[in-house]
Amino acid sequence: MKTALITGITGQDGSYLAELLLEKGYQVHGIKRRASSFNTQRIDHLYQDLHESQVNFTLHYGDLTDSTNIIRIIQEVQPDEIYNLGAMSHVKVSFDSPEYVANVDAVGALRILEAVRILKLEKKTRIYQASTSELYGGMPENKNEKGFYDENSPFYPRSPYGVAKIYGFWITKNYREAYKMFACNGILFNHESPRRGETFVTRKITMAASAIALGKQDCLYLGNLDAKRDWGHAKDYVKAMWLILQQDQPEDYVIATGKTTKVRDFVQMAFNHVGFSIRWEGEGVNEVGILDSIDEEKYQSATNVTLSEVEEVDLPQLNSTIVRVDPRYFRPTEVDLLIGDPSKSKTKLGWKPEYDLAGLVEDMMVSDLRLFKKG
Ligand code: NDP
Ligand code: GDR
Repeated sequence: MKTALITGITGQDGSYLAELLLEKGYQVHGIKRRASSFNTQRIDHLYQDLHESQVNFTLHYGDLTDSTNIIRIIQEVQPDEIYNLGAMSHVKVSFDSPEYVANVDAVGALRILEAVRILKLEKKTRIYQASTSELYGGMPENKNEKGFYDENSPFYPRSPYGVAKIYGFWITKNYREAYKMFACNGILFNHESPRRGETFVTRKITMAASAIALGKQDCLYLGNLDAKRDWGHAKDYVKAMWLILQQDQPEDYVIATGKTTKVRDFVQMAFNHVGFSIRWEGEGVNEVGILDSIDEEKYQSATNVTLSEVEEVDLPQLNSTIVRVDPRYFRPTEVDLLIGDPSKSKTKLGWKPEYDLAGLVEDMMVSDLRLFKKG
């Protein structure tokens, strides 16, 4: 039985990866931070009764800013695989706490690599580093000849988060070359799910579209509607993380869908799920999304709100504004467009995503509608 250690296990990816590894028969250990309130909602279903003889899921208190505890946990667990997913992962927030982000996202990666070296586990322990498409910064001139970012495209990070993650990328590569460690970067493009943090744009949109459809919110406020992202499903992307560590040679891989979509179009797709059609008017900060029509059949089948109940739901009126731009959500420097080339991961890893964007939106909308119906 293999043993894996996951940092960031309480996050979106950590929770799906833990499920995947448990299914594969791994002993799974995770590092969680001490918080003043519970932060384990995404993994609570994985807990077993500690008194049962076979406990294959263990959590340790720890923090990527504390090397003493990283070394102690790795020594105790003796992992075959470490997945370093822990990070302050919000790009906009990284402008507000750049030094902290450097400590966690950059030096945190170093602490993991050094701990493995100090404990002389270089031959035993394989390391996955959660690198990101934010490294590319969306610079148009750096795309390959096919118009995508791939493993050879130059980096140009555009946020303290991206800059910290570029250190994580290079230190991982350096330890692989310097100490012959099996240390790999997955350069993952945006991936979302019903477990996505509520302030990332996709989840913010699916939650608001659900709440508005059920009469529990009036308007959705967003920043840059023109930003384009290559969005996949987190469930597919954690499979790629595992595959990267199962190869004969340690290498870096781009994980992406190869398609890109505007934030504005994601908004339209989410509202379409409940039968709402949006008309866009105005420009820049004055742009608004107006409720143009409602497909009643679609609305009912998505929300389970019957025609007789519609009266009770405080639905927005036709022609009312349900999306507005709030410049508070703009970033000092923006990544305008990301699109990844997954050719290498498809051929070498045999990785193939199951979800397309429509499937992702549907999964998130079904889950958020259920959440708001439960209240
Ligand atoms: P989340 O924000 O959902 O999860 C981040 C995790 O890191 C949480 O478990 C969080 O703990 C933990 N964490 C934060 N700070 C620390 C710290 N100081 N010490 C230890 N743990 C810490 O991110 P995702 O699951 O979406 O992403 C996983 C990783 O992949 C991150 O490194 C992210 O930067 C990277 N990535 C994500 C992409 C995406 O589209 N999702 C794309 C490319 C890369 P807590 O719950 O206590 O806050
Ligand atoms: P991103 O994801 O910055 O790509 O980083 P996010 O969902 O935050 O933003 C995507 C794009 O949407 C625009 N946007 C908004 N973003 C947020 N959060 N809130 C808004 O109201 C809003 N309106 C428009 C943003 O400007 C941006 O262009 C994510 C994180 O998971 C990183 O950790 C990861 O490394 C990258 O994806 C790949």
